[in-house]
Amino acid sequence: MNHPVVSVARRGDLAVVTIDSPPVNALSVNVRKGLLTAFNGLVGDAGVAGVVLACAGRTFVAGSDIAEFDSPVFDESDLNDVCAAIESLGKPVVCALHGTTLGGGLELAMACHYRVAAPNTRLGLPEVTLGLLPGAGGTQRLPRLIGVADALEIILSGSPVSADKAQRLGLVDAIVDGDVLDQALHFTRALIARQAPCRKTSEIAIAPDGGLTTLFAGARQGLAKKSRGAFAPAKIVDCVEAAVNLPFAEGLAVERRMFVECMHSPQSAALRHAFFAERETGKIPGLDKNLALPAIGRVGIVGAGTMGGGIAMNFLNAGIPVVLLEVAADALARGLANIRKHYEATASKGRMTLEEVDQRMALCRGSLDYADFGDCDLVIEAVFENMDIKKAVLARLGEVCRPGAIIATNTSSLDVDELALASGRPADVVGMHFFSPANVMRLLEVVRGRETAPAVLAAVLALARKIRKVAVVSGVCFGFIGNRMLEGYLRESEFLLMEGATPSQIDRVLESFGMAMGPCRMMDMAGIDVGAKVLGERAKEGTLPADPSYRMPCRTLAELGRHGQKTGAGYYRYDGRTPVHDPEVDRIMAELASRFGIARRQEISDEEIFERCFYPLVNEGARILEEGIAYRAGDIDIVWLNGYGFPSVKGGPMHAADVIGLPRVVARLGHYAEQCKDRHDYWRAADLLSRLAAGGHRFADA
Ligand code: T1G
Repeated sequence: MNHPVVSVARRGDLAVVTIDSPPVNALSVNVRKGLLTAFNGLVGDAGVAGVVLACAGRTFVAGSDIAEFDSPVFDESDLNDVCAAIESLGKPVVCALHGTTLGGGLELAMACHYRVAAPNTRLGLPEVTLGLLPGAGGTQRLPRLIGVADALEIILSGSPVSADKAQRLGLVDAIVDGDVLDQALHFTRALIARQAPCRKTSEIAIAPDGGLTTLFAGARQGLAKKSRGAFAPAKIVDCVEAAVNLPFAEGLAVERRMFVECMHSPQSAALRHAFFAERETGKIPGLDKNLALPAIGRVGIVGAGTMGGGIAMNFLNAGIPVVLLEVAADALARGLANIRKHYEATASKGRMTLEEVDQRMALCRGSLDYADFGDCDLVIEAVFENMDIKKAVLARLGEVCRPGAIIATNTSSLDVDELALASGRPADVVGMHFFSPANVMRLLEVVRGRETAPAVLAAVLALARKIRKVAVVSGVCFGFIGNRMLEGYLRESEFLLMEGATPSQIDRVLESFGMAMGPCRMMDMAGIDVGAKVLGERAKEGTLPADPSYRMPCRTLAELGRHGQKTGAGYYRYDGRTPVHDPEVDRIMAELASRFGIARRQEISDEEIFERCFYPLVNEGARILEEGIAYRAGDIDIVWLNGYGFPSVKGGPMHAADVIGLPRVVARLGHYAEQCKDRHDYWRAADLLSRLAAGGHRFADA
């Protein structure tokens, strides 16, 4: 039998209203209805002198039910009505907080008259991260409780605060050890004993302060610089300003109107898509959720270079001991010194103590001997991106790693199945493609080999969560998900350069779309030589298109020693780290165009630049889906949002294509096939894309 999501129990002359709606007590319509019934039932109950509102499970309410926003039930039993019923009860209502009290959960708590919290409680209003704003009085009650400036900061940042800070701000009345419900009951009895008032947050006056005009102006200027076109933050400032200038009820009406505007915005739809897509990535079809997973208590890493060192830091940060192996003592010393240098730099910014630096370094043991991997549960190779070198390393690991240990390769493009076979124990092998800088980038592509054992895959996914990575499972193909899609994006950006566009025009177009960095700046930062080496490897394997002009800008600049920022020149010339247009690049591109018979144009529109870079990326994503390399379109979105600087307010390339409309994508692919006289099949629409477009479907429906 279904248990009630809201129940009322009596504890003497007190009532306890308990929400029990796993996993996070989200305020679904049933919870809201249950709360309304509970509090309306308590109004006339003379036997009840006070009320405690609490939650069962691991956390107090973590917010409204995000899944309901696009459903008709969203307006039923409005959360504002629940808050009003609580606030106007006429007897003390105390909220017992624990876990992550977020969004609508904090708004519910602020409608209570008092709040007590367990020590590890975190409280926040993260709505802005979903392209929303607090829609149940948060922008009106928080300023009344803690002051305008602190409220504005908390709502605009979307970041939670600790119970300690909440108490200092006046958001929490007491931090209580032991059972938070018992302590809340005790707190309520003390309130009644001293005839404490029912402190209605909505009736707290906001002290007039001439500085507020400056505060709001400063907040708006700050948003103009850093909100990167986000819709909700400016509305948040307007709502908090309404809390200052209007009576509560009118301010609430302003908030409601602006909340609905945000909720209907494409940005919020994109951000809510990404929220759920990120949580879907860990759900692997056919993988038994109750699989017994091998514990990973010690990790070995082969290679103490930039990648190996960055990878090591992920585990050290999670308190997992690391054995870091190099082939030569000086390389090992350099690698260990680099890790320490990173931590000391963090400590110099006050983000960790020198004692913590030593603690982390103590977890990292250097080694020159593969035998030291004998007690590791996972060993990751991060050696030079060359098949022969990696095969030799995998073979050694296959010999030295204990039975049951997992062997992972950090390759960014090589065939994981071939590497797995080289180990002699392919069921133990998986790809773990970290993105540079490996200790910073959240994305981890987990490459499932043909023979990778399910328990190995599940263990690596669980480990990814532990080291705070967003893991997306990819099948085996060139470039897995992200880099494979990047190829078409870079191919077209380079053709456009040969046809007469400039690096700054191309980058401006993609950066105004929202990419953190356009393709030319990105290649200059990543290293043009790195890209050229991969192209060289593919040329040797014969896997490049039979098109002599394919990616020639990248290969030519690399040959000329123009590797990007690190050599002071690439697609741009660098004045320090500032990219400057370099006419020499225009000359190089014109020369390549002449060599390959590519027509130059004076004018290339921004729209053409955007479409020729973006649509091939989407088209390749469709192929990745239809080949089963990625399980879901949302997985592909998460790769691009977390590994390639795709704008979060666009939700990822596949979501963005759904918003544009797949029929239009297919039509434009056909247009460029005509315009570019597509002799190498670059513009052929993927079958899945054509099918979805023809059927009026979206990638989200695939
Ligand atoms: N609504 C619906 N489902 C939610 C949810 C929510 N608010 N929060 C979590 N889930 C699901 C999630 O999809 C997953 O489902 C499971 O719970 C565990 O989540 C009116 C409008 C609370 C810190 O933005 O930040 O209130 O995959 O894997 O890592 O003003 O969940 O198991 O099926 O993330 O321990 C504001 C969002 C909403 C908080 C826990 N609140 N949630 O993290 O578990 S808008 C938020 C989180 C709002 C009001 C406004 C995290 C967490 P499944 P999880 P976790």
